[in-house]
Amino acid sequence: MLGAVFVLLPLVAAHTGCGGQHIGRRNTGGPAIRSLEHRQVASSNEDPAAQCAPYNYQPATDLNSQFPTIWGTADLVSGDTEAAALFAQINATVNERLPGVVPNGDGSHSGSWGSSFSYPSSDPNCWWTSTTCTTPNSSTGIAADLTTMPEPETWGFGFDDGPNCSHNALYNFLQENDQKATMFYIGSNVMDWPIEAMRGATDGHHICVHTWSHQYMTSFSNQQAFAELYYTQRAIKDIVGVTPKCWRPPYGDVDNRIRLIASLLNMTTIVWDHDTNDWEEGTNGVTVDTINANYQTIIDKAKNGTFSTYGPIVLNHEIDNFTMQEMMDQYANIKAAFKYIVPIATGYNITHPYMEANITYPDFNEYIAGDRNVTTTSASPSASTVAPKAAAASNTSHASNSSSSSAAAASVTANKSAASAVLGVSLPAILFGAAVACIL
Ligand SMILES: *[C@@H]1O[C@H](CO)[C@@H](O)[C@H](O)[C@H]1NC(C)=O
Ligand SMILES: *[C@@H]1O[C@H](CO)[C@@H](O)[C@H](O)[C@H]1NC(C)=O
Ligand SMILES: *[C@@H]1O[C@H](CO)[C@@H](O)[C@H](O)[C@H]1NC(C)=O
Ligand SMILES: *[C@@H]1O[C@H](CO)[C@@H](O)[C@H](O)[C@H]1NC(C)=O
Ligand SMILES: *[C@@H]1O[C@H](CO)[C@@H](O)[C@H](O)[C@H]1NC(C)=O
Ligand SMILES: *[C@@H]1O[C@H](CO)[C@@H](O)[C@H](O)[C@H]1NC(C)=O
Ligand SMILES: *[C@@H]1O[C@H](CO)[C@@H](O)[C@H](O)[C@H]1NC(C)=O
Ligand SMILES: *[C@@H]1O[C@H](CO)[C@@H](O)[C@H](O)[C@H]1NC(C)=O
Ligand SMILES: *[C@@H]1O[C@H](CO)[C@@H](O)[C@H](O)[C@H]1NC(C)=O
Ligand SMILES: *[C@@H]1O[C@H](CO)[C@@H](O)[C@H](O)[C@H]1NC(C)=O
Ligand SMILES: *[C@@H]1O[C@H](CO)[C@@H](O)[C@H](O)[C@H]1NC(C)=O
Ligand SMILES: CC(=O)N[C@H]1CO[C@H](CO)[C@@H](O)[C@@H]1O
Repeated sequence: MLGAVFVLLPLVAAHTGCGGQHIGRRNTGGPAIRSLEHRQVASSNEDPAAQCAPYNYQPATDLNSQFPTIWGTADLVSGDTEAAALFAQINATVNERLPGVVPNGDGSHSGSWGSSFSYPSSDPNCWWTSTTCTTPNSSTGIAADLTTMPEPETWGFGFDDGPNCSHNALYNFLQENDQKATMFYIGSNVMDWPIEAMRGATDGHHICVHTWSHQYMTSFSNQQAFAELYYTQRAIKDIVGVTPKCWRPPYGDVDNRIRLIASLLNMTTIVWDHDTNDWEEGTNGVTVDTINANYQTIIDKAKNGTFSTYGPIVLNHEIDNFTMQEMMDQYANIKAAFKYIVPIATGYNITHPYMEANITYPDFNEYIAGDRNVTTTSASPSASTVAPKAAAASNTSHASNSSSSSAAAASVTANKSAASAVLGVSLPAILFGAAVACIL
């Protein structure tokens, strides 16, 4: 099927189908959603089935009507005048700077571009799926994608497609190793699994956008592409409390039009240069041996000097039990072969990865020196500066079993223990409570 489509294309997508087939959603046609009070899954519970029991987190459910249909193609939500106004502005800029650039394909968003569609081999739009182009012509003024790490012998560490409901084993493992990562979250997963999304930030990982519905971005109209990015950014803001300034295109499917829309939403495009293809396990007879070999190839390159002047950005996934377990199983080997394993932004000294300028991550030197925690500074330190999302998570009407449910005294401590009870994590790690400076 792809053969006809890519007749004019020198390179075929290396990443077709990645992950998509695994992606399911909370409670589809399933049992009635149970309330959070009955969710007693602590972070110590690493059983996938228990973690993936559906639950309802009311603050997220209350937001549903302000967002596109979960797992549907995103579009402007009717009545959302703020989004519409921002889009009108962005659309005008796109039309002015890239006149005549239209969506790729025949209207499908699944990577089958259609037999009537052709694209010039000169690659005028720097379309990754066609040529793996990552550097737009400088005449466009569009920034190049991040593809590698600037630091030698450094593994650029990130996970696509989260948050997955069953991620406790992985996140506990990362915590035990004081290892942070870049998490590319899908908006629909954030809405489906809000508590898991909060844990990502709470644990001090970098949260980036991985679109609303995980489809081929260059196939979308300007408006759909905007909505896929904008509503994911906003879901992360509303649920997790931060507005990411980074994103990764599903399947790597990006071109200048999509890069420009993302940049007008203040987001840097991050792709990768090495792929574990971990998602392939179990498909078409691909076994764990193949995936092990894929990791080993990257590890061997570290050993033979390939990364003496730069590091790889490696693609792997938080999709399911296998991909997460595989990374955990490979971690010691990676650590032995590479000097450093760091979140992608850290390699670039991006210390403010969110629009919220008061949230600061360590730079590369700080990180490798062991200073890995996120700090939140406050203009006027006071107890009330506990961040809104930690407070939301402390909603005692949901967390009925939290140790603080009777703590009428609205102290920071009460909110801390409430959040910790709900999130099932130890509190010093709470990002927004972060305000650690304020709390202590
Ligand atoms: C609270 O937790 C206790 C012990 O963990 C359990 O027996 C009880 O059913 C829980 N209450 C609710 C409302 O979930
Ligand atoms: C956005 O731009 C496209 C052309 O690229 C145009 O077809 C569409 O009508 C515009 N949308 C809005 C809402 O202005
Ligand atoms: C870059 O854009 C300029 C101006 O449109 C054009 O003349 C040039 O051929 C382009 N270069 C490449 C490598 O596409
Ligand atoms: C992008 O960042 C700039 C500078 O912080 C800000 O003024 C602007 O509002 C942001 N744009 C969007 C769409 O958030
Ligand atoms: C290192 O190994 C890779 C993968 O096996 C190979 O492509 C590359 O040429 C090797 N580089 C050196 C310097 O030996
Ligand atoms: C999350 O992981 C579980 C366990 O492997 C898997 O069954 C489920 O389909 C995954 N969920 C999503 C949304 O991919
Ligand atoms: C994978 O599933 C097994 C069996 O349920 C469980 O023990 C293990 O912790 C899971 N691993 C991950 C990474 O979730
Ligand atoms: C990050 O900061 C360190 C220390 O200032 C510097 O040595 C390094 O070159 C910087 N890296 C990048 C990619 O700017
Ligand atoms: C951080 O800045 C955001 C606005 O970007 C604000 O809402 C929040 O209250 C600030 N947090 C602290 C702890 O000051
Ligand atoms: C707490 O839950 C109630 C009832 O669902 C809801 O109305 C309220 O907005 C929630 N408050 C917070 C801070 O999440
Ligand atoms: C970072 O946070 C962890 C967990 O909260 C804490 O144990 C550790 O001491 C902190 N490290 C630094 C350098 O502040
Ligand atoms: C100090 C502080 O942030 N207190 C908050 C704790 O959480 C409740 C909601 O559960 C808020 O009402 C308090 O303002």
